[in-house]
Amino acid sequence: MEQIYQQIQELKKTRRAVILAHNYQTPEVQDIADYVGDSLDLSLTATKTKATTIIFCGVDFMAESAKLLNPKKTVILPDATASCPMAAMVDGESLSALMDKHPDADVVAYINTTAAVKALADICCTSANGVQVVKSRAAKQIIFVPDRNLGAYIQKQVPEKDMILWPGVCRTHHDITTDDIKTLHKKHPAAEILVHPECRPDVVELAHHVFSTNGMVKHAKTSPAQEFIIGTEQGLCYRLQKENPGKTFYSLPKALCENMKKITLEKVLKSLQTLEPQIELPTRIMQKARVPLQRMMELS
Ligand code: CIZ
Ligand code: SF4
Repeated sequence: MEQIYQQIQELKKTRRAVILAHNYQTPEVQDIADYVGDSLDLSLTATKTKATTIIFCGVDFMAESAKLLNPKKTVILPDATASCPMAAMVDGESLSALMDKHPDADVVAYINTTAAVKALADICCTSANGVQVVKSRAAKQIIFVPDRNLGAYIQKQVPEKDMILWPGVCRTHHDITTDDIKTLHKKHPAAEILVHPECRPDVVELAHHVFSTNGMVKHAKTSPAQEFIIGTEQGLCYRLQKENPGKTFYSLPKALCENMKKITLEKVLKSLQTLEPQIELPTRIMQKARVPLQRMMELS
């Protein structure tokens, strides 16, 4: 492990590469990264870096977003099969059909979408800024894709909008039940319950706070609570524990995203050696899909 770590550090310099890792990555990958964050944070970092190559440790839509914002840079996803099943729940054709039915609606695409879907959207959002993004639109009607749980959460915060929700979910979050949370809370009654808005509405209802992963990171630092139940993909608990050594974080073992765990140190090293597999997107899609992402960034 020490040797591969050294090799990555050295090659990173010769390649003028930066390693970005999502909060759900494995501990080893988080430890080798230059930046660890959520998709909004990492997209912002990707636009600011002077590196010529971005090694994106996450899933496809995140690396694609980095490419859309940095078309001249080499963007590498160390495992080309690391894909978000929720992003695959909506395609351009079916979204277009829904848009035809609601010609006055604005389309807000969660960043967890393919570039082809982003190309049809008015603006993108992440779980960190969804409420702000929906509020910012002039249209009353909003088509929101693909996460219906996040959409329902936003609708509750922004009752003045009329949101049409796509029926997609993230299984990693949707499969967390109120029983899972209650069982853990019985064992640790002093723990604060933090959940992600991709969780189902009854789980969101039960929580003390609802946050994106970076929101949880910020909150854990300042909260007087010493223990926390973390209702999101378990990888985040490694970062939380590392940054708050005196506090305790309880994860849900079933909240695991297999795609996020496909990136390994070996694959990171290999991608630095070969500069493969690169993200490549058709120019026409790139030009269109960049616009809603940039609109979101301007709001941030
Ligand atoms: O926006 C992201 O990075 C995701 C997928 C989760 C979160 O809330 O940070
Ligand atoms: Fe997609 Fe859910 Fe995995 Fe995130 S945790 S990449 S939304 S399947």
